[in-house]
Amino acid sequence: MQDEILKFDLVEKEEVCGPVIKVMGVGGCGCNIIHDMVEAGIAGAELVSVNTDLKSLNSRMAHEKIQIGKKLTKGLGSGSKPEVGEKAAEEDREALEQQLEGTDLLFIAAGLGGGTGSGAGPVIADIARSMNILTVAVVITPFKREMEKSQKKIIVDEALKKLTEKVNNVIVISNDKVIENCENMRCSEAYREANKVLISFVNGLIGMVAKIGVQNIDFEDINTTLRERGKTFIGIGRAGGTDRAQKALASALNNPFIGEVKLAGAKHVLINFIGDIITKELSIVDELRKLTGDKASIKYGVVEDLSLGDEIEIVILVSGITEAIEIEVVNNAIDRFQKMELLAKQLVERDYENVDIPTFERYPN
Ligand SMILES: Nc1nc2c(ncn2[C@@H]2O[C@H](COP(=O)(O)OP(=O)(O)OP(=O)(O)O)[C@@H](O)[C@H]2O)c(=O)[nH]1
Ligand SMILES: [Mg+2]
Repeated sequence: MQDEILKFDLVEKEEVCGPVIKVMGVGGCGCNIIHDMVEAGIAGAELVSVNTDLKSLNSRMAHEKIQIGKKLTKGLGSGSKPEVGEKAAEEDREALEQQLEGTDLLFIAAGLGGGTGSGAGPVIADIARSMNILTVAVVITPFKREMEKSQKKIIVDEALKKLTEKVNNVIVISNDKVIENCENMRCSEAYREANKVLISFVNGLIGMVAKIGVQNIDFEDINTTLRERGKTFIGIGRAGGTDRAQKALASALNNPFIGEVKLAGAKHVLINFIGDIITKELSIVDELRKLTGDKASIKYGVVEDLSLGDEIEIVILVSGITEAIEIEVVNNAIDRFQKMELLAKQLVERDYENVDIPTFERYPN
């Protein structure tokens, strides 16, 4: 098996110290995501592609590649049959186990609705669980149009159910909103837009664990947060200029791809501040506490990154949320702005009644 893995044209990965993070892309969509991550120069994680389809494996970049189900599928894919994807992963269970050896945090990335991602994904989740690896599944659901009058909906539902049983967290991103909002985009471009959303979430989490900061969020914090029961939310916001910390927080909480998030009662909150951070900007942690209530444990990290210039980036991970969150890709700038305003208003009304000059009231109209 090792020889076969080495035959592929592999991209050099960066040496990292600290927790071992892997992103395993499974099936065609998973391999595309890994390829896009390599191309984007994502650092701090090992990027591994897994597929039954040899052509897809060969044509995409990755740090490591594993062809599964060679005997069963002859390298031709699983023909949209999850049972074939499942057997293919079982055929190479040992190679997958070896690849996951020593991993602390695993992301399983896949598009659901085909055979490999939907069938092999849950097997990989099962292996990770048996090895007690902290695992997050980040999955893309197909366009509704694709699911109509086809088996895809059943495949997607079953795969989601299996994954949810086995991993610590599942983040679902829907392809559908892309086509709603970018009707004139080429299909491959629309796919990439959804991939970008997924990658930004994964990258935000990798950054929390892997970037050495002035003040660190450590792996145990992530471990506790991601192992918490209930829903998890990841948000990323960037802003510059006046009140940039508040603006970045508002955009992280009100990500156009996610919609409104209610944090009241959440159990754990981790926030990473990235940029040339000024001490007083950290006070937005107190603002956040007003949203979550007193019971949440809130921890923050600071990573000095002067390359962001005037901008600041905030990555926020919240867990123990009881309310359902659906992540959808909305690629519409007007909508984005309106939602941002909506959240700002909501914050003012709910949480700033007794504060003299509410920060969000200083937002330009
Ligand atoms: N966003 C996005 N979605 C994709 C991409 N590729 C495929 N998809 C979606 O993911 C679903 C599953 O497709 P694949 O990942 O190609 O399927 P597979 O897991 O390789 O399954 P088989 O080819 O049947 O073995 C499709 O129905 C698409 O909706 C991609 O690069 N980006
Ligand atoms: Mg495929």
